[in-house]
Amino acid sequence: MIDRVNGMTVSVVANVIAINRLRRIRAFQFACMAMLMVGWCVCCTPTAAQQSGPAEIRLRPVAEGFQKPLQILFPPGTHAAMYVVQQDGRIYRLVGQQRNLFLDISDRINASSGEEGLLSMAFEPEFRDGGTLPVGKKCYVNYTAGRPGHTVVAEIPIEMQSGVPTALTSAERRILRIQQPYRNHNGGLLLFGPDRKLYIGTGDGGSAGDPADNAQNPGALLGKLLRIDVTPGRSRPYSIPVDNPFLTRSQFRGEVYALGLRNPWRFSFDKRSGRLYVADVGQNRQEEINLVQAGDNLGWNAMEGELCYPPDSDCRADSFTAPIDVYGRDAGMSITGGYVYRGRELTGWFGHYFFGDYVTGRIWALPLDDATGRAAGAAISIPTETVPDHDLVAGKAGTFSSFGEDQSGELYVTDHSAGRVYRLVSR
Ligand SMILES: [Ca+2]
Ligand SMILES: [Ca+2]
Repeated sequence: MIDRVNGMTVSVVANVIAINRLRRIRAFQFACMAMLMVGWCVCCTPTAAQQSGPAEIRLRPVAEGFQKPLQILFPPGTHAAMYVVQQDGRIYRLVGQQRNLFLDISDRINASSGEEGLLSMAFEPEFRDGGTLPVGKKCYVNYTAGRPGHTVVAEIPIEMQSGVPTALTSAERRILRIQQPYRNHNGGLLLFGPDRKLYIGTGDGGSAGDPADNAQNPGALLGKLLRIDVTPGRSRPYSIPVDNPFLTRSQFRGEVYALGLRNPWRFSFDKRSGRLYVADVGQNRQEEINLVQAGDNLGWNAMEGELCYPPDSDCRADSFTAPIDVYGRDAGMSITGGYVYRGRELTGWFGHYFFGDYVTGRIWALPLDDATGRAAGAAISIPTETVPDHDLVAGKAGTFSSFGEDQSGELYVTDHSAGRVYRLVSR
């Protein structure tokens, strides 16, 4: 998301889109009024008839009033709590109508450009929200700080204050610091895998085209998916797992799990198969979804999606792991990776990989082959124009910055500019 596109920052693009949206809404309202006057109201007619097969999906608002939300978390436990991460450094905990400030590191982040700030949080796998909070539980945050900027991965203890879990931000322990040559492409997702290791997505450092070739440099932490153990090691504030794929390779940083990424904006583990899906934001031509295994080289900056980069180069495509799906500029400009759907509510969509585009506000579901985890057909467009109070004409519901998955496997999505959280529900 929030990517530099063809020399324009997305904030500019977003402004243009907002203006165009207003125009379209006014044009639409005018058209509706005209149609009502002649007694023909297509605006009131359902856009698609109920059919057999997969349930029609709509987005139901479940929480709003956030400032640039970009992650939603549902830790296990009896409280069914939802945590909403804001780019400005604050994280709110919601249980029913109750909303508490769980974490506030707005004092130490730098969020002065569109891709900086608090970019994600991860609870340690043993954390439970509800019942008696075990002593010594922690969360992990990824944020940008300082000028020139750098990425920080830090551990923060959780304690109970007035009966609710609260992050003790004064006791932050910094685990990893990565210098950022430019302000964009900071990746930023932290996620514990089924193996209890912490996966960290890093962007290529920024600018455009990866000018320092970080993504293909095995000795750089930029442009990678990293895998660490948060247990302090002898020489570092963390440990490198002994089964990391490049641990014995002399030119590689041992933290590297996969390389060749440009700006991995969201990845997830399928909760059923354990497979890892990584979305990577494209440069000029293609957005991509990758099924990633340890040691994969995902191609950037020799390739952009399925194409050589630059376009006229000889990129030796066979030496890289190809994405399982791509889309071009006709469909979007900045992919937001989501989840393989493992819930029950969306009949017919079980096993599809849901993802969206930050710029065009579209959502798709990619059918997957159960045996291989690869695409089993073309991505299916989900009609996001059903969102209330949004643009009903262009099919753009919002700026989708992240998907979330609750403990039942139901899916949610954040609208970055509207400050809302939606749940995907059957129509
Ligand atoms: Ca950067
Ligand atoms: Ca790639």
